[in-house]
Amino acid sequence: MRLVIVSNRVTIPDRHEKAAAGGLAVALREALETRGGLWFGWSGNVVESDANAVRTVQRGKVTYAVTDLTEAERQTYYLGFSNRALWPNMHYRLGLTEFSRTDYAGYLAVNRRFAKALIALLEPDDVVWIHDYHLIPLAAELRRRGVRNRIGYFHHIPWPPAEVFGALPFSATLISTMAAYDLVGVQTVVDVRNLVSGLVALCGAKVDGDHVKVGRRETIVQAFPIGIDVEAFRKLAAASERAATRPIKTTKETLGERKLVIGVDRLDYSKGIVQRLEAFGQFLRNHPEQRGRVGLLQIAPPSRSDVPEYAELDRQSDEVAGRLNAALGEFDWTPIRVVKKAYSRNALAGFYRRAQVGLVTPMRDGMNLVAKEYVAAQDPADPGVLVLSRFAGAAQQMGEALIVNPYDTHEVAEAIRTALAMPKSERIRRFERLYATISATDIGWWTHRYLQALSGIELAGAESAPANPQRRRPVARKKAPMSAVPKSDGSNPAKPRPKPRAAKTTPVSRPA
Ligand code: GDG
Repeated sequence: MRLVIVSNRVTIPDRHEKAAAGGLAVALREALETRGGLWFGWSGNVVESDANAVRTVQRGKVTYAVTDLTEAERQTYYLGFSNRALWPNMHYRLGLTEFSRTDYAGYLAVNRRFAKALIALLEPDDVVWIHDYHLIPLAAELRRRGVRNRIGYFHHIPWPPAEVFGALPFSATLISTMAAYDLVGVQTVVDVRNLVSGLVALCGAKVDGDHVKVGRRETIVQAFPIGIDVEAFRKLAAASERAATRPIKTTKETLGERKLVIGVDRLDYSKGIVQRLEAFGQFLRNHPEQRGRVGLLQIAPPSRSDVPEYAELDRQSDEVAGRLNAALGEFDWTPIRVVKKAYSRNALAGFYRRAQVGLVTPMRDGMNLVAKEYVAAQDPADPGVLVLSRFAGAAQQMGEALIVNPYDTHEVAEAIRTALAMPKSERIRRFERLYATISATDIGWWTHRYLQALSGIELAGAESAPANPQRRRPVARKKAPMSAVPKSDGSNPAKPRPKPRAAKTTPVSRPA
């Protein structure tokens, strides 16, 4: 049984590249290397015309198969529908959602083209795992062409309530394509509830526990909260204590006795960067005795700069940081430093470890891996405090953080104060619980749990010949009549889940 991963972007590793510490790409690559497999998606290259060619590159047991996009496809499928319509809508930002029929047609066309290219590479026993919102209709396109393999989908970003998703033109058509998957994974039970109620409200789905039936197709919707490589990150951070790399050395020197509050995010409006800067300014106004004693370092590598809303955020964050620094700074102290570039993971781990407060305040986030990385990087003997938005998926697992509403500037400002003043015994107590949680649900646990659930689903007609055009469907063990009303958490404890397998248990270890 070969694993086939499909994602919008594929980065082919250099022949002798050492595995970077942690990261989703590394975890997926490991899953492929263990079983042998194929990774298919966009190369990241843009060509003038005729992007149909597929190039394959072999690296050990993994085949990378990539295709280019034309400039028109990049504009419509990627920048347009994926990043100006789906991304804001799924982050509950109707005011920022820019829908165009041309973009939507481009999105569907690229999904069709990917389906055709992928079929040429598929073998009958392959298990296909598709990632993220760029590729929602891909399984439906594969099924239309007779593909009967097991196909799963994981949605990395939030799924909004039906009233929000329903505002997107063609939302009913798009959401109904979810039923072409055998298993749909989302980050949290809130996302499960929203997706399932959307399927009910927009396409009359019938629900039985986590089984959801749309027309003749049935899928299973479950939460799989994603994790990080905790152990790798812990090691990187511990090593940074001894590292003499420039960013870490200079940070130590320039900070002196001053305390550090850190934010690390792609420059994206979902991350609440501007609101965070305002909250830090509010904190300094509320507590003038803290001026000169603490600084905010916001690392914000630019992303999607071709999208106008991101260019606006770039300008706005400069403006707010400049205004606050001018109003609150001193000749020998700059309260806020916003650095719009990417640092190495080593440097990031060092920054996290040096910071007394990790400020993770997205307005809405699927999970937010930075929250987990910040905890993994702490010194167990003298850990910092995580301030976490209740609207990050991570907040559902990380209740020992200081949980805040990022829309409430005053509340965030006071949480910064509380974090900086927190006694060591309480910091250690909170850290130990958070660390235990992220270790027990790390990236290895996540990959394993998803793939076990996907391969554990029984498929109707699984034993019939591949040429049989009848599609395979997950078998719903129908004990009770299907109800059109999902449970509040999208699940039904009375309903048996797909056959459970022995889960890999990641030992709940304490850092050394
Ligand atoms: C999507 C969902 C979900 C950031 N700056 C630098 C850098 N980073 C790394 C962080 C972290 C990653 O980027 C960001 O992950 P997040 O989870 O915070 O956010 P998204 O990129 O929006 O990811 C999100 C995730 O998918 C996984 O399912 O959690 O909700 O939106 O790892 O460390 N890395 C380096 N230099 C930087 O300057 N090397």
